[in-house]
Amino acid sequence: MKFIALTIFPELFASFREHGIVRRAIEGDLISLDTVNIRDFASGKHRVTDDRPYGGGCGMVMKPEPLAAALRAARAMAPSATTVLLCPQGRRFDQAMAHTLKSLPSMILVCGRYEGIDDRILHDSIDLEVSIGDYVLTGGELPAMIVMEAVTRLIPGALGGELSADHDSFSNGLLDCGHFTRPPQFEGQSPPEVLLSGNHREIEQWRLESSLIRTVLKRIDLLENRTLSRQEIEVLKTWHKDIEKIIRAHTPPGADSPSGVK
Ligand code: 4GX
Repeated sequence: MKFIALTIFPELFASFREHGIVRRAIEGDLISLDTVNIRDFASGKHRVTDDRPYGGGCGMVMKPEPLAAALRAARAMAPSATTVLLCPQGRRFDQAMAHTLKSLPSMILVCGRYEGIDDRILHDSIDLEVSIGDYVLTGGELPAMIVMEAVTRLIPGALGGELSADHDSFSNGLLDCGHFTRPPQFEGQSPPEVLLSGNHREIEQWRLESSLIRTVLKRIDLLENRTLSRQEIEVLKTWHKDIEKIIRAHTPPGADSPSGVK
């Protein structure tokens, strides 16, 4: 995957490029990350990239000419690239979109500032608008890094342990299970015994239940839009029975049918 970020602040990508999985993926030639400085394509002594909006009002708009020239330069580096604009109006980024994007040969990530870019660039040059969430930032650089990081770690070989991405939250539509490491006693608490048992079948069962309970408690919306496996349904039914038993034990006779009707 070839990433090219268009930005007026290319320095923001320096430490991103130099650490962790992104760095390893660059060193291993799994991805490349280049920046194109939009200001290099602005004219005049001051190389201005923004201007006042037609129609008046507050805020500034990114001028179309420097952006168009920067895009041309980026396309020359990656002719078949998909051009992505990071903006609050875009389609919401999620793990499924990360999986779709990882198969692209190259992406040009347009990082806007100010109130946005001239709409004529949007119409002519942008393939996909992506938002990382419903909040307002001051530029598309952090969203671009978020998209690049989420996509990079899905590229085979990018993670240390080859299979780790399959266990992450969302990879199977559930939140990840709980994790524990040494020491065995920490501030009076021990990890669940089953994790120390060496019984791999029981450990897998515990992890499934841990994933499910976390999802039910913290993100039940994830379950509403997903089909459940037989095993998951079995776990939920067992909990359901246990909960019903508790409720029954705490319900006085007749309390649940006030009119006496069953
Ligand atoms: N998810 N921002 C982009 C400037 C802008 C606005 C419109 C192009 C068109 C954001 C988000 C986000 C703030 C980045 C405004 N550029 N981007 N910027 N949330 O809030 O992606």
